[in-house]
Amino acid sequence: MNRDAESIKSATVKRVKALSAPKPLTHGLDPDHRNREVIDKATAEVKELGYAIIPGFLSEQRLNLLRNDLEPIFEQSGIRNADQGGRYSGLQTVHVHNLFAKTRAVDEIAIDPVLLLIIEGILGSLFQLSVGTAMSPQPGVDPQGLHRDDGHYPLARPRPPFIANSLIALDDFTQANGATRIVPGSHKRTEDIKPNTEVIFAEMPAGSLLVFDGALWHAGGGNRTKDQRRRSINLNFNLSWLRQQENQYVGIPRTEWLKMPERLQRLLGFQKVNFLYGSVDYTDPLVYFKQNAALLK
Ligand SMILES: O=C(O)CCC(=O)C(=O)O
Repeated sequence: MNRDAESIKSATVKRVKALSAPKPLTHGLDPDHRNREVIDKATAEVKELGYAIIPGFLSEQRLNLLRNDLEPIFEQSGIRNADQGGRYSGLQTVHVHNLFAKTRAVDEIAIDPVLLLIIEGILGSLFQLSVGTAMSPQPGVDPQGLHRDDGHYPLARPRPPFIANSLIALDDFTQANGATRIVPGSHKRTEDIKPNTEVIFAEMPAGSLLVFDGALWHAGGGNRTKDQRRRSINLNFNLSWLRQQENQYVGIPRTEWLKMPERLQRLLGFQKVNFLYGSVDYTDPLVYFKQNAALLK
């Protein structure tokens, strides 16, 4: 081997060694005793029932700020006529996708320690955000059909959780305004459920967090009120070695990526997992991205 080849090889060996085991996304989060109890209880409920409701997840102040900051986002949501039958028919809400390209108001919520530690309790330490959405079923929208969120991964059941989903309520969720309909315990079922299966309504005060296993049968309810929106932020997480639902590397402009806290950048996909998955040229993707962003300035 000539000197050039040797130095290329030793640089490569150095980079491979630098791919040490990643720290979990939750590294350094240290909830107090009360929050630890909340996290453990919610995780146990999701495992047993498929879902958990955590009231008071948002303080009054945070709730009001979010409502205010997200108003321009909710103005982008709409209603479509989905009369092709099947799972979604009648009037349905158009969700606002690619949320982290459109606002920085949700950044701190998405990396809230209680939320992340519950998600870790469900999925284990290797997870990422699959898709971030703002939802606002308007008065008059019809109920969704019951479905599971993890149905797009075509692997046999039973299987470990692939997805953990969450809805953060910005309005009270009531049966009348379209609270999420849930079939408790259905995340453990291997077969499809019948459309008329009995449901419960995830009624909860504004500021609550609903978290559920992606295998749970559920659906948005119909909004039968005349004048009440049912706004929520929907943060859907999956295992970090699976494909994300939304392609955030393409969807989020470089300038927006660079404004985010590092934990959020990693949560949204700049992660290297299982040695080389997600890496670029043997380099941690976030290190690579920042080096290249600096070169482009
Ligand atoms: O809005 C909800 O309560 C649930 C929404 C949902 O399940 C969906 O849009 O797939």
